[in-house]
Parts: sequence; C-alpha cells; structure tokens
Amino acid sequence: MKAEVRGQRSEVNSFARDGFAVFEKVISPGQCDALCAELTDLFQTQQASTRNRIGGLRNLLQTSRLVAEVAAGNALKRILRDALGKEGFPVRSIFFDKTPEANWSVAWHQDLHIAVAERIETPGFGPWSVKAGVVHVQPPLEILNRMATVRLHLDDCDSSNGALKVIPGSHAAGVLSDAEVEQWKQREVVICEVPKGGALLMRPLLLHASRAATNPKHRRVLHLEYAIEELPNRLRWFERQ
Ligand SMILES: O=C(O)CCC(=O)C(=O)O
Repeated sequence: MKAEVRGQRSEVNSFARDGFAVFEKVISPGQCDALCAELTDLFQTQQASTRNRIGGLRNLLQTSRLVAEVAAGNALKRILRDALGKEGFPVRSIFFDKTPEANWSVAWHQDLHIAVAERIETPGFGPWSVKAGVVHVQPPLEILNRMATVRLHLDDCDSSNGALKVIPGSHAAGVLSDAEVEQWKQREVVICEVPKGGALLMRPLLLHASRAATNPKHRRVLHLEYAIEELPNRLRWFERQ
C-alpha cells in the first residue's frame, strides 16, 4: 500500500475531482459546545442502555432542533450549493463519538444506503434492510452520485484519534466489488485531519475507513447526508424536514 498522506484539501475543485474536501471554521466553537452538550448526553444514555458500545446516535434531524438548525444553516448551505450545484436538503443524520469506552475501527467501504419512510418496491431500489428500526435501501447509482455528506467535527481530530481515511477519486468508480476495493487500497490514502468546527465534505461513494483511536479522547462528529431531489414512486426520505 502507498504511504498514507495526512492532509487537508479545502477547495471545492478538489471535491469534484477527489470526492472530498476539508473546510475549516464552518461552525463556531460555541455552536460545537452546544451540540456536544446536547448530543453527548443523548449518546451516553443510549450507550448505557445497550450492550453495543459502538455505532452512533441516529435520526437527530427529527429529535434535535439544534441539529436541524445547524444542518439547514447558511454556512452549510453555502458549501453544499457550491459542491452540488443546487440547494441541498438534509436527509439523514448520525452522531458518532470515539472514547476510551467506545473505540472502534471501520473497514474500507462506500456508503450505499439511504433511509426511507417506508418500503415501496421500486425499480432500481434494493436491497432493503432495517437499521435501528428504520427502513434502508440502496438507491440507483445516479441518486448516490448527486448526494453529499458533511461530517461536522465537534473536537479536533487527527490521525491519533480516529480521523477518517479516504481514497481520492474512488467515488467516481461506481459501486465497487471486494476485489476492486482491494485494488483501490493500493492507491494514495489521505487521512482527513479536521479541526474543531471544521467539516469534511464527501461523496457517499468515496471509499473510507477509520482506525480505532490510539489516543482515545472524544472524537465527536455530526454526520449529515444531503440530497437535491425527492425520491420517485411515493418513496420518502426518512428524515426529510
Ligand atoms: O466515523 C467513523 O469513524 C466512520 C463512520 C463511517 O464509516 C460512515 O459513516 O460510513
């Protein structure tokens, strides 16, 4: 495997070419602290009530007014308009933390599923699954290709506390087989270090992974997925506001 590069790439141009870009100072330290206070409490309550110590806290656009406000706020709107060429709207939210008690690694993968309000058999959509009680489905490639994910970082995040690793350009290769993922892993890997209040913007199809933190302090991330279109055949985005 090629050496991993630690870095930040912050132009929208690099989003089009590489499938990701890092932005600094997207939200203020005060907004980070307010989100942390609200989400950390909710997350700890969830972790205490389940034996599964990893995973994330989901469906926050519906349960947290603060998350909904930040997700629809001007700072993110501007970044998304430039990146997607249209006004995007948030369709899924997850809060992740890595701590000494909940520290995990994630293997290389693409994000292939969307959350929908109900299962309605539709050409091009499938397979179907249920995660945390919510129906998920793999939509046609064109829909994934028009989406973007914003990972808002609520703590400084570097290679020692579980920064996301990505493979530039992999988003443009469609849905990859296991053998193709192995080939992509031979290419340049970028470790996306993001300061508190910054954001990693990425395409869902970009190959990404993360290591368990070697210096496990909080690594709180609000993961927000955006789309630019309604779904066909009466399918509805689960978290559409
Ligand atoms: O936050 C992480 O470390 C990994 C999250 C992830 O892989 C995902 O959202 O698909």
